[in-house]
Amino acid sequence: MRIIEGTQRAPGFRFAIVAARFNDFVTERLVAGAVDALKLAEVAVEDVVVLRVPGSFELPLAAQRAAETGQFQAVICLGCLIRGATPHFDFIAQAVSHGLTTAAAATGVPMAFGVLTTNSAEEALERAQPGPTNKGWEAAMAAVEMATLVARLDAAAKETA
Ligand code: DLZ
Repeated sequence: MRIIEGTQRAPGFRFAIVAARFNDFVTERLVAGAVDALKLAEVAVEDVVVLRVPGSFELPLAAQRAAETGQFQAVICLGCLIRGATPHFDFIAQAVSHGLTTAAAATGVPMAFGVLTTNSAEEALERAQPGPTNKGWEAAMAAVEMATLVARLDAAAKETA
């Protein structure tokens, strides 16, 4: 039996972070958490590009276009949906999760889901504290693991071809 896994280190890999500006008092903290995690994973800051979009609804299109450039081994998608008085929350949450799944499958580029869906600003801020519990950090580490897994899988396929 052979086991192929990703790693927590990705020197030389390139990442796009796509971040929603809506609720930026939270999303900027998610971006900071993601960048901290990438640095810990030995990713050079020159190898990270941050793209900003108006709101979470716009994440899938920007993530797909970033992936289609062929310049990034993974895309980290960050947003913050806070439940309000209207059904907007549910429509956007459904659209963004489905859109990112579809975009990753269409491009073959891993996309990490760092979109908070919370009942209040307080709940969102709790998940955006500095350190490993920051959801931007978690998404970035998932992206590192998936990017390195895909690279190893491709290398293994070439060996056996
Ligand atoms: C319109 C809207 C609302 C009501 N709430 C949020 C939210 O909590 N988080 C978020 O990221 N974006 C929100 N938006 C904006 C939409 O994502 C989108 O940017 C607009 O509908 C324009 O397409």
